[in-house]
Amino acid sequence: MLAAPGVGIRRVALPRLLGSLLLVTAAGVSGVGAAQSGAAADSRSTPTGTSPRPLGRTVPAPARVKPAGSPYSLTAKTAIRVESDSAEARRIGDYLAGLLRPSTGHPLPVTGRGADGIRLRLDPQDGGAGDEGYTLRSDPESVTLTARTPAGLFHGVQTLRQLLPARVEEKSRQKGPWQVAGGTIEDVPRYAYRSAMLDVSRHFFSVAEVKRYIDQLALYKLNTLHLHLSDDQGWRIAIDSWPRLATYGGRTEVGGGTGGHYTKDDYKEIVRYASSRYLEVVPEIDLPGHTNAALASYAELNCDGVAPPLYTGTDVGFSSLCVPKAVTYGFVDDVIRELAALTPGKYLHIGGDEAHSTSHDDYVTFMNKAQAVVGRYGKTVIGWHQLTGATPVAGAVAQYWGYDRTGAAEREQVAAAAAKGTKLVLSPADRSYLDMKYDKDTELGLSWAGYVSVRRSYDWDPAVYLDGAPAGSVLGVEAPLWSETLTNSDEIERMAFPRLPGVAELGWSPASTHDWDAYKVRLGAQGPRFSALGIDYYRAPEVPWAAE
Ligand code: NGO
Repeated sequence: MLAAPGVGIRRVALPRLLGSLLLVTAAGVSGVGAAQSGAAADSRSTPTGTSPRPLGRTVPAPARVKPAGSPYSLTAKTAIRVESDSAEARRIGDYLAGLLRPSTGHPLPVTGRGADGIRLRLDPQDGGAGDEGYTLRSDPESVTLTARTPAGLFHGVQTLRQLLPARVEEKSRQKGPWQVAGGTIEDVPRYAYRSAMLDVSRHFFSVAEVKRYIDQLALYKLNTLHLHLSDDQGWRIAIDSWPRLATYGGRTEVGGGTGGHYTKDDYKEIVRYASSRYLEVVPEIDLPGHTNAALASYAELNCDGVAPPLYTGTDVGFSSLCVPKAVTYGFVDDVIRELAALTPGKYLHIGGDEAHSTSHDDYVTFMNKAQAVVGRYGKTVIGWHQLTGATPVAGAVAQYWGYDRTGAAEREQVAAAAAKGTKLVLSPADRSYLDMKYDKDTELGLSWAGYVSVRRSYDWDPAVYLDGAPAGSVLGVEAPLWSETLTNSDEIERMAFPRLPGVAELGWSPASTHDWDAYKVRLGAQGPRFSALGIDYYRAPEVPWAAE
């Protein structure tokens, strides 16, 4: 697969009709679209500018925006008011203060109720905003965020962050003014599952590197981090009942580096940190293929009883667990049991892709047994879309990773499963794979699914993407980042930015806001923010980047 030649990009023009289905108010349209397309507005966010950035110039685009009235000014007198007894709301207040204090230099005390300042209101009766939605109201006296849940409040905080000048992200004191445009934003996500995947197997990433990525995902309102914890090149999570998986199977990586693995405490720390940013971690153990690291660690897992050497190349499809052997299921049970115990979230991913060294019958036998194990430990199973070639259990989720050359039969198999109730997470390789090169000159990354420009990664509609799959079967979207060619945060960020925010927007924003010409301006306005955050993003020429 990796050797497959890059294919030409078939431009699929997304019908603009969505853009004219004006579900937003007239004022909202001017907030999200028209008012933002003027490049001149960008100068307002420079240190010398005095006007606030237009309400709604955020990524993802909010569902409804109504600019009105004069702006709010954050000053030395501003307090962050947590208007709820919830410890979580208080923690979000502290988090916001932690973001704003270094650059503004203001004390921003986190206190209780009051009519002024930045007000964080948790209102369980506010049913309109759903599980993750929020309302933001800004006027000269206060900026008030209201949400039904802490997650909603947290997402609202991300919006507030983006309404302030980009230099608010700097770690050292910057010049004001710190204004938030007046008006109201009512926001709620389109999809419940908004994910990014990080492959920590091909190259290992430290806990600190994963946390850094988590913070970046949170800024764009993603709520899921899928960790690809095992593959041919490395097993990255300690399993007490099979210790050599990590201590031996984790000791190398692509290119022959020293690899590494997460202890259970490391992993718990990742899960804790993610949850403090309202992301759920979905752990993946890739089965029955992509298992060379496990097979190398325990000879008995091999049909011939002989352990292969560790592998540091980038081929796929050459390894398989031994489906007829009983020990295989003891192994699977132990691994899934221990992983489920580390997972407060709902989902557990069992891979299932590219099992080219497993016969079809064996594949079906194996995947059906493995799904049952996930259910036994109380989790909902996710598999790559090949799972639909076995018998997806009720409630199973299939993750579609096809591309423009995926055959009709394969697509139809996935669509048929979706029609029968299997939910879909969409991560089309030629759209949302962040490891695909942007173009022929991109140094990092792969190109087996073609080049994925910034526009291409944004310009598709999850609801109608897979022919024959009911729109209601789509649980959400994911942007996977495979790490054959990536070794550190810098390289992760070079590939993820600026494409990740676009996939995040597909997951969050209503279809009515979808419009490349408006999006590229909002994205361009993120450039200085990326820089302030130390993200060395790819300056894609198709995006009008705002002046730094
Ligand atoms: C494929 C393959 C992975 C590669 C990736 C590289 C899936 C689901 N299986 O995606 O093993 O790392 O492409 O882009």
